[in-house]
Amino acid sequence: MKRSTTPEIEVRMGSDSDLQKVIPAYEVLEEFEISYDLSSPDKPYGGIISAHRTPRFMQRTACNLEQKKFSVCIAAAGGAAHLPGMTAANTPLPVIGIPISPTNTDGLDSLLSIIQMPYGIPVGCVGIDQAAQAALIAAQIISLSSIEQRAKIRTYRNIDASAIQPAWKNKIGLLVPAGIELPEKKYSDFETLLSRFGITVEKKEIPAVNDTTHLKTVNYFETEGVRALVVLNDCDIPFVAREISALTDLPVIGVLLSSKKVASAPLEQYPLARMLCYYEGEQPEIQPPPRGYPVLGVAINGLQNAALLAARIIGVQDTEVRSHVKIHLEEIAEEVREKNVLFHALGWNDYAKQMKK
Ligand code: AIR
Repeated sequence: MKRSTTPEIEVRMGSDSDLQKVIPAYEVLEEFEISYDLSSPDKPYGGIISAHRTPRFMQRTACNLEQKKFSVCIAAAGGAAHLPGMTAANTPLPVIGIPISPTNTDGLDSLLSIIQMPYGIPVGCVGIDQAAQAALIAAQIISLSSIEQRAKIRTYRNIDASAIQPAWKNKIGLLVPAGIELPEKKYSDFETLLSRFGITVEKKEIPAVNDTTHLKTVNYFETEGVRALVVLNDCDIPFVAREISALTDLPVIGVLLSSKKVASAPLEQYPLARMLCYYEGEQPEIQPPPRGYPVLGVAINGLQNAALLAARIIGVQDTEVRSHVKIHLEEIAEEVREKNVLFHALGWNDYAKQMKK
């Protein structure tokens, strides 16, 4: 481990029973010589921290991550996996969740626990047990302004490392594959939310199936200096985010849009799982982990949280954006408190009636 008094990444996991699955994350961080955790005996950061069994410790350390100068938190948990979400609720830093598959389920419970966050508190979720992908994307986030580090990551991931532009603009790219409909209102809400953080967005339509346009679009956004890409997917086309991610070291956020209820399905067919995981026999041209396609997934239709996650990612380098993230977190809390005051003033019956109006 690279020791440092100001490590960049914190890696926390809900139990030591998660450790075997988390090891690839440590290995990737070591590969890139990125320092992580703080191992002072009285005030450790990272390691085994349970949202349920050590709630106060979890909260205190999450609240202090920023002050301790961490840039990104990786949080792994299984089952009722609340660690990533509760950590994200207590820090303005980007939190990457790793759903761990418990011994008695296929891990969809952990995935959904982590990914289906409410508006306001984004967590970027990788595929089930995809710890290496979590570390890769964390490395990508903290390396956005370092050409040297970006070249190292791109070489590792077999992406052309010859001409890298610094990613420096408070701007993101939105990629809309053909066949996926993005209602105008949803787009304008997304744009408006980002503008509150001083972030602009440029939208580009791309073919659903990988062709040279994908690479051209990615290269365009890299040259533009954007610091993240948001890629839309739907239940029929859930793999575009991964395909885009295979072409770039820019952090890729995947959003699955669906106008219908997403029905339960075997894991390999569950759209969110397909958006994030590699399955044997599927899309064989895409490299499987660890070098492949780190994607940060957000909830179904979670375009707003994708914007908030992008703001947190840009906030790693830009302190002004970070302060907007903190203000926004306060506003979200205030809105709930105001609702509760009204709830008690009206009583549940009248409150429910005025909600229907
Ligand atoms: N866990 C621990 N505290 C809260 C939760 N949800 C998770 C761990 C682990 C699973 O519960 O992340 O994946 C089982 O933990 P254990 O310690 O019983 O093996």
